[in-house]
Amino acid sequence: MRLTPELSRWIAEQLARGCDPEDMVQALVTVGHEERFARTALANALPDASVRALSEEAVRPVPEPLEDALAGGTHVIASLDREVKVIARLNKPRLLVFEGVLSDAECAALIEESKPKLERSRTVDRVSGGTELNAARTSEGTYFHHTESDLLVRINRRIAALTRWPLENGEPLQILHYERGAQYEPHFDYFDANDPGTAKLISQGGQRVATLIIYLNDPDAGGATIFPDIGLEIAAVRGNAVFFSYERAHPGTGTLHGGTPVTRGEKWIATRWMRERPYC
Ligand code: PD2
Ligand code: ZN
Repeated sequence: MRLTPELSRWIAEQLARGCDPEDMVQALVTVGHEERFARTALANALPDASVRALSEEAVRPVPEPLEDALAGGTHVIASLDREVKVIARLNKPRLLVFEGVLSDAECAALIEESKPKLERSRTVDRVSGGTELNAARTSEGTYFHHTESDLLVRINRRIAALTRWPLENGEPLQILHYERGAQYEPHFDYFDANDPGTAKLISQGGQRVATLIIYLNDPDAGGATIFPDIGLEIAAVRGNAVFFSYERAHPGTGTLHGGTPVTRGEKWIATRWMRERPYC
């Protein structure tokens, strides 16, 4: 495909009107252009940091647990020592819901081992690249090193087998506890290219490319994981998990997500954020 003068003019006009470049990519795809062509044309038209995030160069490899595992119509992924079922699947964003990632005993053990170490959860400080307390995230939590116990070694190896992503690219497994009323307001897990703190945050391991959230108990009410941009809500069910990946650091991935307030009971999860490169 060729960038015609008419198309160049259209791109320049839309950008001047303040259109979102990602919406423009989608518009170009809708009228028959290839996505790669649309992204390159836009990236060339406005080569600042936010638009660079659109370019093909910015498209990162992401974990693809489905590629070979689900060939032939099976919905089961052999994951080290367990067969994990895929009970829902979406292509945009790339998202899978798994059943039976952890046994009841493993969920209970993770909860018990984390209880003595819980601290109020923090979020990334987008300016300094450090962390801060934030009213948007009202859980408490803790981390486990990859090899902290036999249990952690087994679970981490299983997660790597399930997601087809190297364990060393994973941040430490985080356990989160939400009391009644606690929530995690909608956010993106990747780091925004426009934030001053991002350079520091990606200096170790590069960008985040995927998230796995494993539910360790069943809250009595509330506590679902929501994806507001695609109208999806996933119930927290013990042992199940939601996995989603984002090939670029851009809202156009559709991966805005949050944890709704727990309205009865409590909620426990284990979260793994995955990086492009080795993190540890
Ligand atoms: O607890 C959740 O459902 C949740 C929601 C949004 C967890 C995360 N984000 C996360 O760990 O990134
Ligand atoms: Zn998140």
